[in-house]
Amino acid sequence: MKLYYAPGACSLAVHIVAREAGTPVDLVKVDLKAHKLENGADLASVNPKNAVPAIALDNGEVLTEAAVLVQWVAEQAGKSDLLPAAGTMARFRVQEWLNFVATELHKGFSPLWHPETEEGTKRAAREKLASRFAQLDERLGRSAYLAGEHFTVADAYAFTIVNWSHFLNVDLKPFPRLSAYLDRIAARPAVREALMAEGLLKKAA
Ligand SMILES: N[C@@H](CCC(=O)N[C@@H](CS)C(=O)NCC(=O)O)C(=O)O
Repeated sequence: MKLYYAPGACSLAVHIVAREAGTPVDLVKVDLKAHKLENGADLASVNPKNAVPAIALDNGEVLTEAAVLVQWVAEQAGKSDLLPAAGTMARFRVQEWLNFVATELHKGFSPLWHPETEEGTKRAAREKLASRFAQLDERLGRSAYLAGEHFTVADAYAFTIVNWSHFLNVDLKPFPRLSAYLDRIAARPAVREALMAEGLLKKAA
């Protein structure tokens, strides 16, 4: 199985889940500015949506969408700690958070990634994100992770996206529980391995 990724992009969520699940993946790096793979091939030739993440299965099928891929990887590995059994309320709670991350957070950051976005639009995006971060912070006052006391695929996705705050001037100071949650997740061995493999964290000397 190949995972098409760009360092620190939303594909990191899938990478983290693969490492948490102990699933081996061949990482294929993508230059998102050029939309090219390192061998010069067009990203669109793998994923017609021209985006990461994408997983190419051994049977040739390609699956996309971060919120789906994290579930696919956990399900294939039979990791019910990362993704509770289908049909249970616990599973729907994880999916509820995955959808929140995808629609309220992931796409909420989009205007901040584009240098040409006007300042007023960026300010509005930051305000909207702050209101969503307040909801996460409140939730994290009641449980250690989004769907309860255990780390799930929803946390891998939320960590990946909220962590962008550090690079895009989004203030996390008003949200101490959310900041502590990011630190807690960043310290997980599988997360550190994923960050190192993507060149985002240096190995300790
Ligand atoms: N709907 C997709 C969106 C994926 C997405 O936004 N990927 C970004 C990186 S985080 C990307 O590849 N952007 C390239 C581009 O838009 O040109 C998903 O949820 O997986």
